[in-house]
Amino acid sequence: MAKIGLMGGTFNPIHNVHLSMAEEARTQYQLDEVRFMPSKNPPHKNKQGIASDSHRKRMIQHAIQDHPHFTFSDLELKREGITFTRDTLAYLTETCPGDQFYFILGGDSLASLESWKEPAYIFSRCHILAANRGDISENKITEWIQYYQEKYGARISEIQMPPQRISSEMIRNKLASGCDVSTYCPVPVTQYIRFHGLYGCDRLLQEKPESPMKISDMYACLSACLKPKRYIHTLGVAMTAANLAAVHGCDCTQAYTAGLLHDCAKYLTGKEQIAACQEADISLTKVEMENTALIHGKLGAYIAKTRYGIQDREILSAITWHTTGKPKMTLLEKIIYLADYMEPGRAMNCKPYSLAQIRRTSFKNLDRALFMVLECCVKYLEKSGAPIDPQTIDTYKYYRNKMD
Ligand code: DGI
Ligand code: FE
Ligand code: FE
Repeated sequence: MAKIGLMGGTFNPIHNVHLSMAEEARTQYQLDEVRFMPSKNPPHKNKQGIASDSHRKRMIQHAIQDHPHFTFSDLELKREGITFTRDTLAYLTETCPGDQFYFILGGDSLASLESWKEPAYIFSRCHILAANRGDISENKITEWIQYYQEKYGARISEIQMPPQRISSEMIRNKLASGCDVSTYCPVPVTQYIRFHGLYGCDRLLQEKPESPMKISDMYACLSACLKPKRYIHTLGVAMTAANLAAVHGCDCTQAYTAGLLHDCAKYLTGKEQIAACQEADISLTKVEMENTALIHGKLGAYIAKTRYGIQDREILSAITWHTTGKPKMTLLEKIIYLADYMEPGRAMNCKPYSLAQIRRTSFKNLDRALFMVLECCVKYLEKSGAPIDPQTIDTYKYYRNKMD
């Protein structure tokens, strides 16, 4: 006979107090397993603002991945209609008659337990473990427990916990105002939230967009997730790219869109970008692992495709190659590479060619402008001692040879 703890809830998102509640319950009541069971459609909660089932599932899986006694169950996610604990317990006790179930909940839920569907049935099928998270007085909890024991013969015990005031709602509010939540959630969960843009600009992001996002929504998403300086740079690149496109006979909207999105992965830190690539099955070279500044091109293309709904391969390729360039670039790839370097917000003192020279040349001769930029980049990287990506060197050599 196994003693199984059940952690129900929305987990929107899962956080450290959920995990410590589960762990305290497990050790204080010698549970063999604690099962995290997110609910699909909680009857008493507004569905708005709830991250999708698959996001909540993945966040839980990330959070419990290293804990040998924690498991995940999609029993409630799979059930159609409203989730009732009563139905879950009916299913579990019928299919696993040898096991004992301990339903873990926050002490505050004791107040409303009687309004759940068939409380008497629930009490007959499981022990209740109520955690006092410091938000309710000890007396109140004892009072409720006594009440349910007397009225229903309920088996209710308390989980002792240090008071911790963390709630999913508080975390969502912090995220919406751009605050860091890494002290409240396990690191992989924080990384997941940031990669997927949850609880912030996510209302505009669709899970698998079938059509490209409108430009006006792109502004909203990018300005919400990028730092102001980066966002302004992005606008500069988009405008410059559109101008270059007009002069060189490329599609202006295409160039503008690629410019807007070229740095869309830069809202993530280097470490987060590595984690995101693992999540997305994007392989990284050794040089990229060591120089995370090189990753955001390929990751950006992935995000542009999966979040912004960009299907245009030329745009995706221009985003992919904008940092290192490559030999034989397409017109659009050249335009984005150059626009990134020379947009009006850039003010570096580059050598041996000045920005003014590069800007002037780019409207006359793209290949020559590329050579000038690459010459400046390589000289700069050599001087700073940073390892130069072999791809950058290939690009440089190719466009230098073209000048002969
Ligand atoms: O993303 P941006 O800042 O707008 O510009 P970008 O995409 O060209 O990235 C510039 C960064 O990438 C900058 O920190 C230098 C770095 N970088 C570009 N090429 C190489 C490189 N870093 C190394 N180590 N090697 C390169 O070949
Ligand atoms: Fe970039
Ligand atoms: Fe850029």
